[in-house]
Amino acid sequence: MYDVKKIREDFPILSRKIYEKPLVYLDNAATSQTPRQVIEALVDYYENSNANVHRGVHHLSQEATDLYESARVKVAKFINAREPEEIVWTRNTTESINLVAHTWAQEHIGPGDEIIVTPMEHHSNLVPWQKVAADKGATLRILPLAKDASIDLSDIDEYITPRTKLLAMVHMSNGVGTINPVKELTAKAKKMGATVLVDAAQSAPHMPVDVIDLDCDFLALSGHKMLGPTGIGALYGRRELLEEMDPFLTGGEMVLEVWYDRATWNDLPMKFEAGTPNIADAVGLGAAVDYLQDIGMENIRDHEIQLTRYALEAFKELEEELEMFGPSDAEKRGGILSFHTDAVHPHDLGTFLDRDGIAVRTGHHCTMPLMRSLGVIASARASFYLYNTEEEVDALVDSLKRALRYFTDGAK
Ligand code: 7TS
Repeated sequence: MYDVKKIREDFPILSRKIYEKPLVYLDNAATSQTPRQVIEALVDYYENSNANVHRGVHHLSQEATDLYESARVKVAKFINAREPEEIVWTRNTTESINLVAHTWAQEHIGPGDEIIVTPMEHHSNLVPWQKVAADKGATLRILPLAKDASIDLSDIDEYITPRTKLLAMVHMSNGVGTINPVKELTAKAKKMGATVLVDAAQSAPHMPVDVIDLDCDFLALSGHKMLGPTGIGALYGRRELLEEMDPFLTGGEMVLEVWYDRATWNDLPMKFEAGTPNIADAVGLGAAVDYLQDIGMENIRDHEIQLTRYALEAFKELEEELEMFGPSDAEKRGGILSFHTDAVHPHDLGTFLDRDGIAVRTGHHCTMPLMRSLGVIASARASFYLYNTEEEVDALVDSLKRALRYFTDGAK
C-alpha cells in the first residue's frame, strides 16, 4: 500500500511553514526535497568515514572508497546498466551532456552530419549541440511539435536518416511534462547507425528507466531531482563508447602512468573523473536510490499518474481562464502541469501562490524555444513528486482561483 503520509514523515522540510502556512512544495522538477535517510547518510559519511578515495592504504580511505563505489553500483542497478564502470559521476545532467559533447562528439560529428533533438529540450540538451554543430559544420535539426506539445512524428522518417549521427532527446519534458517515445525513436535512429543520448533528468526520478530496454548509448541524470544532494549527477555510457572516448578533464585520478611529457589514461570510469570527486554527495545519491527503490519506481509512477489525473480534472474548473500545455492523458505525461493565462503574468501568479505557502516555478523553465513554439514567453508550472497529495492539489487550485480573481478584478 502506497502510504503518502508515512513517506512525508521522512522529509523534515515538508513540515515547514511559509508565511505561517504549511509548505506545499510543487517545484520538484527544479529540485526535489531530501529525506532524512539521505541527510543521515551524508552526516554519517562526514562523521565516520570522510577521506579521499582510491589512493590511501589507510582504513578510512578504503571505507570512503567502498561507500563511493557502492553508490555507483546502486545507480548502475537503478537504471539497469550492465556494469558499474558504465556510470561516470558528474555534477549534474548538464555536465553529463557536456562531457559527451566535448569528447564523443568531437570525434564523431563532422561536416554534413545531422544532430536531431526534440522541440522540447532543456537548454542543457540543446545549447551544447548548437555549439557542436557550429564548430563541426554539422546541422542541428529540431523535430516538429504537435498541438498537444508532444513530438509530431508524422514525418519522422524524413528527420531520422543515414545522415543522422546523433539523436539527443529528453525523456520527460520539464517544460510541459510530455513523455517522449524514446524507445521507438532510439530503435529508428539505431537502424540508421546513429548514436542516441537520452536526457533522463526528469524521467529517472519519476518512472522506471532501463538503459538496456531503451537501448540508448548515453543517458544523463541529476541527483538533486531524485531525492539526492545537489552537485552530483551521472552519465551512463555504453562501455564500447566510453572505452574509445578521449577524457573530458585531465589531471589526477584519471591517469594510469605519467611521465614529464605524456600520460596514459586510467580504466573506466576513472578516465572521466579527474580530481577528487564529490564523494559525500555520491554516497548521498546512493542513499536516495535505496530510498526510491524501497518504495518502488512503479509505485511512484502510479502515484504520480493518479495525482496528475486528479489535478487535470481539478484544473477543468479553470479551463476558461488557464491554457494548459501537454498531453491530456496522464499516462502520456509526468506529474508536471504547465499553464498560462494572458490575464496575469506567471510571476504574479507565482508570487500570489507563494504567499499561500505554495512553491511553483514560473518562467521559461530553461526551455525558451519550446515556450516560443507554444506562443508564450513563460508559464507557471506545478510539478509533483512521491510525497505530494490531493489536498495539496486542492490548495493549488483554490489559491489559483483567488489569484485570478484578485488580479483580474484589480485590473478592472
Ligand atoms: N534536462 C532536463 C529535462 C531538466 O529538467 C533539467 C533541469 C536539466 C536537463 C538540467 O539539469 P541540471 O541538474 O544539470 O540543472 N530542469 C530544471 C527545471 O525544470 N527547473 O530548474 C531546473
